[in-house]
Amino acid sequence: MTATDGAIRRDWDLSEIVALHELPLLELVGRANEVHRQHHDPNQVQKASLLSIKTGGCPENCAYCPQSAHHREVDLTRDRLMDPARVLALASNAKSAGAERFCMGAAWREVRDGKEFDAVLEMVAGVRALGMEACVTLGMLKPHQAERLAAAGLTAYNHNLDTSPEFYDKIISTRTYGDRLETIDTVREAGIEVCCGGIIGMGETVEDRASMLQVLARFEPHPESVPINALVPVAGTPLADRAVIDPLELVRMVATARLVMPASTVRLSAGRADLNREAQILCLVAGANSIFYGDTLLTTPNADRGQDEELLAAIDRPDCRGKVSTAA
Ligand code: SAM
Ligand code: DTB
Ligand code: SF4
Repeated sequence: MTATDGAIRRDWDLSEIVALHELPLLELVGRANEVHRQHHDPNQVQKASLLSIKTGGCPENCAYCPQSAHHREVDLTRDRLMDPARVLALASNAKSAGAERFCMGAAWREVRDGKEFDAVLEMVAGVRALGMEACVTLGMLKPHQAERLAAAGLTAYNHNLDTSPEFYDKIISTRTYGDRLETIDTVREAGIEVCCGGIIGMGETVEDRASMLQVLARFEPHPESVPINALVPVAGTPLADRAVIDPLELVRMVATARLVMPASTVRLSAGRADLNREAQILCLVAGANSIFYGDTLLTTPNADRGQDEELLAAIDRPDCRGKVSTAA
């Protein structure tokens, strides 16, 4: 049986990861929780806030994404890059509401030098000046751009692998897995933390999920942050008719990510709005230690802030027992 002693390893076999993923659920969650507790405070859940700073009209054709210009039937209002002052006002509100990290997403294929990138640098510096961690996801990046982001104080860059190398071309054809890996390398070279994860529920197999985790676990060092998203099927995208996954699939994926990358922050990301309170707590027991906090993700609804406050209070405070409304 595969060892799960909490050691940091980069040499996981695919079969080992699949075997972990397929353990009896209680065994899997128990092991993941044990490893989680070796590396993290089990009572800490980081709250990150998300903002779409430039929405829609993206030239890439990611099948899951409502922001792709290829999916013309999606009901989405495009928006040009937001003004830094407005972004910083929203970051400040998020901080007051308890968020420790502010993540800004732009529907770009890649970063281009010029006024818009300068504005993003101003946003990054401003978020850092508020005393928050700053993360951006802007698409592909060149080394000199990564260096400018690092100089502006960027904490982390989000660039997801999304799925396995084997399944990738069923989901995206306008860029390659290699392009993704190259950008992640560029981010790492500039000394910025890597936030890299993926999506489940797009029609991939358990082997695909394990294969993506294997690629992530081969990074040296492991990504500091690993977002695990469940597909949010959006009308007008090619994946609109995919059924929402069973919450226990998400629990298994979170637990397996925790076991193969013991020290990383595992973020319970998109799809949380479809989980009830207990399923979310099971994900936290299984090793998730961050949530996106706020009423919207980038363009789709998130679990709402009131319910999240109740959820976090219920975890923290015994006096909240019995006073919590159940989400979803
Ligand atoms: N354009 C940049 C990029 O692709 O890296 C940044 C923005 S993109 C929206 C960030 C991530 O959101 C994607 O990599 C994907 O993992 C996630 N995402 C987008 N649409 C989603 C959906 N419908 N359900 C779940 N995750 C989604
Ligand atoms: C990540 O992995 N998930 C977040 C964040 N990184 C940028 C984005 C989720 C987006 C879900 C679809 C939407 O709201 O547009
Ligand atoms: Fe564009 Fe990113 Fe959406 Fe793909 S996931 S279409 S790159 S915004």
